[in-house]
This record gives sequence, C-alpha cells and structure tokens, in this order.
Amino acid sequence: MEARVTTMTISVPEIHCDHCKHSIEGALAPLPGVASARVDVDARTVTVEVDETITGRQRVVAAIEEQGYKVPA
Ligand SMILES: [Cu+2]
Repeated sequence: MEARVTTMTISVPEIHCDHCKHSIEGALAPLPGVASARVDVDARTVTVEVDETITGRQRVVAAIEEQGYKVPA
C-alpha cells in the first residue's frame, strides 16, 4: 500500500509535566510507521507524524491510554 503520512494532533488534558511528555513520547516513538511524536506540555497536545496505512489514529490513542492518560473523543 502507498505510504500516507499525516500529522495528527490529539488533545490529552491530563498532560501536565515533563514526566508525561517523556512517557507518551517514549510510547509512541517505537510504533511502526511513526516518524515523530511530540508532546506540547503547555498546550496539552500530542502531535504525531505517522503513516496511517501502518498505524491508525485508534492505535495511537490506545498507546497514550496505555500510559494512563484519558483521551477524550
Ligand atoms: Cu506529568
């Protein structure tokens, strides 16, 4: 399948510090198809560049939730 890299910005209101940043970025970076993962602590958002044909939004959200953060729909 043709690669389709998109940038997703996901709001995670429970992000509040560098620990959150490192645990979420550390969980997302190794996922297949993820080119970059960046947490903005002030904005409480996660920005992920990912090939959606490999790893979709649901998988990204699940990885964030596995770190203990709720992701509002
Ligand atoms: Cu924190």
